[in-house]
Amino acid sequence: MKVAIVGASGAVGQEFLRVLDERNFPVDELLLFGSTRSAGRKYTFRGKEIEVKLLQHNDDFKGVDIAFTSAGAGTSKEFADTITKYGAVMIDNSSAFRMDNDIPLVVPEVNAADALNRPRGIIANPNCTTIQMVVALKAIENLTHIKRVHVATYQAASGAGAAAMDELYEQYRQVLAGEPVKVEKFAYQLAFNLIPQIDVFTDNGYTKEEMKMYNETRKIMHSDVKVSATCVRVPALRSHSESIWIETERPVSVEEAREAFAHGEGLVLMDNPEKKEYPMPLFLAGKDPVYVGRIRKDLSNENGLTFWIVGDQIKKGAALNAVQIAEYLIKVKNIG
Ligand code: 11C
Repeated sequence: MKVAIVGASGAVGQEFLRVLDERNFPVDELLLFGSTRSAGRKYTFRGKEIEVKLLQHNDDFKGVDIAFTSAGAGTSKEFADTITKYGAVMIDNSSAFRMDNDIPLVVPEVNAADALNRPRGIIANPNCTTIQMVVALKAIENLTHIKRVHVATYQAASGAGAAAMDELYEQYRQVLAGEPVKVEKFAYQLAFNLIPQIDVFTDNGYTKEEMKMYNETRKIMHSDVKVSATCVRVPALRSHSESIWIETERPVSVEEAREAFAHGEGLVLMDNPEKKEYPMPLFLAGKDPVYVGRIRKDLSNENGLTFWIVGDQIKKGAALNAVQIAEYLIKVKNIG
């Protein structure tokens, strides 16, 4: 495969390099692209140094089989035609095309086959909070229809990019050193704080991030499920956590849910309260699966169940999901 990564210097771009290598993805040639800021940088992939090329409107994507793009919605929109012109499949990590009717929005554990119908040659990778939530929801949806979801997210600094992760470190250092705290990537100081706003507010009082969870979940799951989210930035570094309440068509017992999560694709059950075993972002950074714990009945609703999930935002929430989509296309001989 001739593979391209657009946005190679970003947190997700760098994770693509690691994930492709880790999973023995069949790469014959790798091209890296970036903005003027990162063009010229060099990264090593499988022992070979590769220089980041400036992303331009030219024929650089001729012969490319798969392009993983993670350089923001503006760049994806501007360069989609250039990238797909010669038949490359563009797997786009941005929000640019997710809700377009002619663009599949895919989480392989849930709706892999949707990736086969891509009239524009583009497949969208969902928002990280949605990806990890639908992997868990699918296990329950297989038992009975989920009608309603309430979710509160605890999103790590990584969601705002590599510079935001650096800023969080720096803020802790500045606070402890008694220095003025620099705030650039977040609306407020994040160290020793929580910020109940991710992305901008929309007219209904929810933020864009919260509305992504509503809309993307319905599209991926082909479901009429209603999702009410509160998305919060927390001073964790790179794994997102979510507290989820679901209402199902028929009641699901804790035992049944445990069994479903234990066998659910892409999931690891970590639910042993007596031993204080439950998923935590500090310990799950860099891991592939979505971890589920704290499973219990919702005391306010007979058909309700509540649980807690943690997933690495840069991995399953971004690069890994995109690579899994590509792996699926190879497996079913749709490309390559
Ligand atoms: C965050 N979820 O944690 C966001 C980052 O639509 O791909 C990803 C935004 C997106 O800040």
